Formats: sequence, C-alpha cells, structure tokens
Amino acid sequence: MQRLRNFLDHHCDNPALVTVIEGLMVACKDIAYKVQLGSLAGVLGSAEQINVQGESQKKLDVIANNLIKQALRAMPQVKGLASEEESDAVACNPDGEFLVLFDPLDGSSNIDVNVTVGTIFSVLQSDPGDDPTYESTYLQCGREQVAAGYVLYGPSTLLVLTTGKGVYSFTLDPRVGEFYLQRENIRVPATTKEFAINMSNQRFWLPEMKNYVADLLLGEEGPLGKRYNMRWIASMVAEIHRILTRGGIFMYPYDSREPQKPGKLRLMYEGNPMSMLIEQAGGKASTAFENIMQVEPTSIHQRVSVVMGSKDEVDTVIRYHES
Ligand code: AHM
Ligand code: MG
Repeated sequence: MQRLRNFLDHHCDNPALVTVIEGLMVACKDIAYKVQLGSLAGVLGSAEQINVQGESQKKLDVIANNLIKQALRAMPQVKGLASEEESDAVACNPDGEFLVLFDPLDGSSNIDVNVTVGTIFSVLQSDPGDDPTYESTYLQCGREQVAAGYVLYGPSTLLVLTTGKGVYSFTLDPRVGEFYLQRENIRVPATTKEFAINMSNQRFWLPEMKNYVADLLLGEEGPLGKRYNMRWIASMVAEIHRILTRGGIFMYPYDSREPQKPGKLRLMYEGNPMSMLIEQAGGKASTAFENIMQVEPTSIHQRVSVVMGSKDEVDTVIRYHES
C-alpha cells in the first residue's frame, strides 16, 4: 500500500505543491477526527453566526475553517487563501507561490444528521508581484488550477485528488494517521441512468431544464429512452464522489429564486475544483451553456450553475439548452 507522501513524491514535479497538499491534509485529519467525535467533542449545532453568503454557520464550519486557515498561514509556500467562510481573501506569506481556495465543510447542513460532509479545495499559482490582499489576485478561471480535490468525511475518510494527471483516491487509516492510495486513474463512465438534482426547486428552473427533467422522468417510454434513478444527498462532495465511483449526473442549475445569482454553488471553491476532478476523470462539467472552467470569475464568492458528471448525459443537457 502506497502512502500519500510517497505517491506525491513520484507523481508531482513541484515539491512546493506536495508540501501544500500535505499541509492541507494535516488540517483535514484534524477535521475528520472532530467530525467523528461529533457531540462528544461538542462540535455539533449552530455557531449562531451568519457568514458572507448570508447562511447560518455551523460550529464545525467555523472549526474547519480555522484549522485549514491556520495550517495554510503557517506554510511559506502559500501566498493567500479564500474560503467560503471568510468574507475577504486572507494574505498568508508574501513569497508564497500558491493561492488556496476552499469550502472547509461542504454539505454542513447534513452535519447534525450524521450524513457525509467534506472539504473541497482548489490550488492556483500566483505571480510573484501579485498582492494576496486583493481579490483580483484570486480571479483566475478554473483552467488555471494546478491541483484540486476533496476530503470526504464519511464512513471512511477519503482524499480524492488531481494535480492535472488523472484522479486518485486515498483512504485515511485513522490508526496510524496516514492516507493510503486506494484507486488510480479514476474514470467516470460516459453514460448513466442516475441523476441528482433538488427537485423541490423545479418551478424556479429555466424552461430548458424543466423540459430535460420532464423527459427524463418519462423513462424508457420518453425521448431519452431509459429508466432513470434519482439520488439527492444535499452534500455536493458526496454526490461527486458517487459519480466518480459509478457515474451519474449532478445538477444545481440556475434558478430564479434569487435572479441576480447564477446558481447556488460557488464557482471558485466548489464548481471549479469539482469540474477539474470530473474532467480529469473523463467526465464533463458545464453551466449548461459553457464549460465551468472557462467562466471568467468576477468575485471570489461568485455563484455558478452546475451540470456535471457522465459526459454523454451532460451533453444531452447542453443540447436541451441549445434548442
Ligand atoms: P454548503 O457549502 O453551505 O454546504 O452548500 C452547498 C451544498 C452542496 O453540498 C449541496 O449540493 C447543496 O448545497 C444542497 O443544497 P439544497 O439544500 O438546496 O439541496
Ligand atoms: Mg459547499
């Protein structure tokens, strides 16, 4: 069994990036431990605070954010960070080479019901003259990412990672505190019969998305000609992990509840890193109109419409939006 460190030393040509990924994993192991202890560590429930997204924070959102922030700030390789739980970008070390953007605890509405949550991260390279206190420093499109991944806090704790050379997963052995390589060169099957979308938002979707889902629900008698199955965990990390395991399509499309926002999920630390993983595994990630990783960001907390997973099914959704 290959240890994460050993794998990275052979797989990744930039030792500074290896250090950043390893440093992130130190914080994530700590988060995994706290998630596992749950009420025994007094970490469940609300932090009674509202974050920059206008969402009420859980205690574990705050704890996970602080652990990752602390770890990144201590690394000379990291110039700055941006987090779902921080209103502004945070400067770290002026000579750092990397910018790290993250959602410390995705799916945290699930935390009190003991359902899988996770940390999502995206790593960008910065130019030497860039000022990490400026938001503009972070506004690179997804194609510029040098690494992306997530840590899933489920029955097992898993790291799923890409540095642009395929997707690999690692399982944490909590007895020794090490991640071990589990799956190499993960591939997403091109076709699927499994979809994930929050159906309660149906009346707010664009007509094109309503048409696609209506046709899909007709099953083998409908124009799509197959019987679909539905899943909705309300935890993007868990849904994307299922898709990286057996295929599927995950959608959180534009809806008209807040017309000024293009979707619920955030581009920089949810849409982009998950798109890089999905594409690296042979899948596809789109807003339904354009490739997510080509969206030019205008703010670190920008929202994006998300349609990702098995390539043929994503293409079908795109076709519905073309007509
Ligand atoms: P979060 O980062 O605040 O947890 O929000 C993102 C989550 C995703 O993990 C999930 O796909 C989605 O929100 C669920 O939304 P909904 O509650 O509308 O079903
Ligand atoms: Mg999230």
